[in-house]
Amino acid sequence: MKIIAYILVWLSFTQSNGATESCGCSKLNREQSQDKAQLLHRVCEQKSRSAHSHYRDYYGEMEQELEPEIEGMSLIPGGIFTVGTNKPHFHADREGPERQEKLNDFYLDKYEVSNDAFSIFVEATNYTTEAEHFGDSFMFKTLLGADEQKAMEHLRVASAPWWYKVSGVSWRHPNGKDKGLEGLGQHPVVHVTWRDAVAYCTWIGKRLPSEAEWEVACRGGKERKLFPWGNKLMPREQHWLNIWQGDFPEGNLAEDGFEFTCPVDAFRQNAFDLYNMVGNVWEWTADLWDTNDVSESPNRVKKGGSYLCHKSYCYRYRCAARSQNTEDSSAGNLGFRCAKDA
Ligand SMILES: [Ca+2]
Ligand SMILES: [Ca+2]
Repeated sequence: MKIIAYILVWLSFTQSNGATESCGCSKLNREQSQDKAQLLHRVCEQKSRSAHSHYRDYYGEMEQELEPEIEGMSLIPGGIFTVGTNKPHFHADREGPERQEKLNDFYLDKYEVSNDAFSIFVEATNYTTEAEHFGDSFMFKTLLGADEQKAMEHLRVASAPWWYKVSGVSWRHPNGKDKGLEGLGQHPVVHVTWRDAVAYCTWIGKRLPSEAEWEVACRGGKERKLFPWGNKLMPREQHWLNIWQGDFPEGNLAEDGFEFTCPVDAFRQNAFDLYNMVGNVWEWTADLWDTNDVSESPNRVKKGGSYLCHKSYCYRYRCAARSQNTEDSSAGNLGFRCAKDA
């Protein structure tokens, strides 16, 4: 078993001014990774193009602008956009300052990649995820019984003790080694590493979005908005995303209807017809956290927050918010969606 050393000190998750707040999501990193060349070779071996071509529909022949539509994807118009924020909540995350990004038109999946979609990939390629290779992944405490938590105390993440590194947990067994995917087919695939995400997107003829693409898509054609739909968390007193209500890490009230993940089509969030951009599961992007990082398993940027986020300790379900994990890390609240050049 890989030995994990967690060097970051947990400072506080109670109400504070931000820079040191954390839900621990960025600490779920494997200290050691398998040989990258070996993995890339395996990915290459398993890679093949999707058997099905994307369905393209062209709006009526009389339309002046005929916009191709790829099933399950939204066309995001390019341009010059403001990303980041001059009002960062987490300075240490480098949310700011604002900057201008020029983007070409691109497509983005409307939904996080589901277990059903990932299953098709695995069946077609016989792909083995990294969590399956390592034999474990990070699971949230309330998915474990009291006895299990006690027995596995030594497997907690020191700086975020609500995360347990549990044997047998993988995308096939997201909620424990003895539990499968029953009822979770349309829920996002989790316990997938950045490399697993790249393998899936490549296989299906897509790619991971850049952070700027993800953030521009998140804002749905608006600028400087906190959330995909605007600045108010709950317009019309409705829940617009799957996050945590109640006290963390105990007492999730699940007022939005979901204690853990929700179906990938549960919350439509903006005019681009994108779902669960913020909340539900974190989403890998293509970008390095530090562009100078040449380590074997560098940190990659992830966006959107997850069902475990609450404003009091992890106010990261904003378009400008960001966090990171090493490429070979996986957890029960981390998934992805794919992009494609237009
Ligand atoms: Ca929830
Ligand atoms: Ca999400």
